[in-house]
Amino acid sequence: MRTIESKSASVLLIFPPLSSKRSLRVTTCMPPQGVTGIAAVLEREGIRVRILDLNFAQQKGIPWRPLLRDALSDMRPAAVGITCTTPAVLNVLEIAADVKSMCPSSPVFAGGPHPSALPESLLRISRDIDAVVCGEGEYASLELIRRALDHAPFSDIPGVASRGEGEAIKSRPGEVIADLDELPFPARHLLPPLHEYYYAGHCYDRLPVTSIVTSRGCPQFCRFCSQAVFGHKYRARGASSVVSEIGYLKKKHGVRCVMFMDETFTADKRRVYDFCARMRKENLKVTWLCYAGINEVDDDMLRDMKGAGCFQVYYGIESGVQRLLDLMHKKIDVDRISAVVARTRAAGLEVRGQFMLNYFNETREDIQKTIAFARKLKLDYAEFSVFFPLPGSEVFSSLSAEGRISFSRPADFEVFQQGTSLFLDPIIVLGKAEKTELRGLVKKAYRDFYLRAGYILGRLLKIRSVQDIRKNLEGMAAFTAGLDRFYKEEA
Ligand code: B12
Ligand code: SF4
Repeated sequence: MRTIESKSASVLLIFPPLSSKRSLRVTTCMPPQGVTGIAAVLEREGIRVRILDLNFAQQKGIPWRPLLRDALSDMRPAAVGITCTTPAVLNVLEIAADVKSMCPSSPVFAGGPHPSALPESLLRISRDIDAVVCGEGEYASLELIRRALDHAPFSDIPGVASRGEGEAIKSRPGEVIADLDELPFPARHLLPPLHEYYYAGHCYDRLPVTSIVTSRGCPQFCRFCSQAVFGHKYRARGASSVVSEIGYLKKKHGVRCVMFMDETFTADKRRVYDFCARMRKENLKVTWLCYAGINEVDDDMLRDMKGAGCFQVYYGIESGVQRLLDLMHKKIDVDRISAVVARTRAAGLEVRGQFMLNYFNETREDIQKTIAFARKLKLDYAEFSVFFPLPGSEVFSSLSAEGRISFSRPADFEVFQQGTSLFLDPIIVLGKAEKTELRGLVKKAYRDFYLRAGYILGRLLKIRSVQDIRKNLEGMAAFTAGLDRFYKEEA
């Protein structure tokens, strides 16, 4: 691979605020993995890179626009890249406009789940964005920057959509990165100190904690899920690379707990066993949690994970109603969910479950059933949210083909400006409950799950350290702040 000639080229990569408001601490603010991964590849090629994590700034209460403007006038970057999820689109548009007004000759490109799903649409919405990457960003960004430095067109870069004579042009799809071990570790040195990010209390068992990604692509085809970036071909880093990144995080940042953000950590059984064996051998004494598939785990695997430092497993359960699980193409059944959750607990692991309300034709009774199911499972933590169709998902494609939903004008994105992901208003009502009822039903779900004497007593009995007390108090404060917010908004 040829290296960049201009060693002094400087690129600014931006992770935007995820909404217009600070989130409650009920959600987490973690280091962005997309821009840090891209930065690491650019640095390897001799390109100078700076990252602005404006989401972090926003969560710290620091106004982000002055930060952005200072960075732009300071750097005059050769190119600017921005991560773009659907909830962040309005902020991305503002950022791109600021870049173009202050540095009109710097090309602006965006990547991430939203442009990967709707590339032409984003280019139509904003004249300030010159090109978007559909899919993985590491090599496409490198090529975009090479072209930017040479003032060459972007139009034929695989996986890139750009603006031609007025119209958006999409090139052929880029290839997925087959061997993830060829990528360097994320350039975390370009971020604020890791310990300044925060994670909700149920996401760690001790501090400092950080997040890490070890695989891409999900082999499942749930109809509501957006797989526009990584697709369905599961690719995973080797166990030795993962363990050495954990070792590095421990040595360099004192990390004692890691959260695997892979969509599923357990898709490749052999890799899980290999990883656990290496964690035991290295004896890093770092604990971890991961998302796992209900159909992927078994008793042996769960025991092995526990022995290798795992303390919590997170399952996407979604519903307690078989009819809805089938409609979602979840390919799991309620009996198996109950059995797997019980086995996970029996292996000594905490269990967290994720649920959604407002799926197609879901009735109020279905919602009650889901809440009751979550309680019956004796989960340690449950998360409930109102379902909304995400660009990149099958549900979104079919609803938009029917003309029932669209993300084609800036106003379409306003619903995401509410400050926290858990209590978003529904974008479209798919179930039988009224739009105005849904927020109340989410609130009820949280209340019914967490405000039970048995649950609270159970949590108190699990307290082993001062940190546990702190975590529980933080969780309670975040939870009541969340509910208070509801009450105020409803008043
Ligand atoms: C971690 C995570 C979060 C964290 C975000 C923290 C953070 N700082 O990153 C938290 C927990 C806060 C979060 C919240 C939410 N999330 Co989230 N989250 C994820 C998750 C699991 C991992 C992200 C990650 O790190 N991936 C690994 C990195 C390497 O991938 P990446 O970021 O996509 O980056 C690659 C490409 O996108 C591209 N790229 C990225 N940035 C850039 C920039 C440039 C310039 C270029 C060229 C390319 C590029 O290149 C990168 C490397 O190949 C993804 C699922 C997934 N597997 O990606 C969902 C995901 C991003 N989340 C999603 C959603 C929907 C949400 C929520 C709305 C969920 C909810 N119902 O509450 C909220 C949003 C909150 C809000 N108000 O905005 C969707 C987004 C779909 C969409 N159309 O936007 C995803 C894709 C899940 C899914 N499959 O549906 N999330
Ligand atoms: S919801 Fe989970 S299991 Fe289903 S496709 Fe998405 S990441 Fe995969």
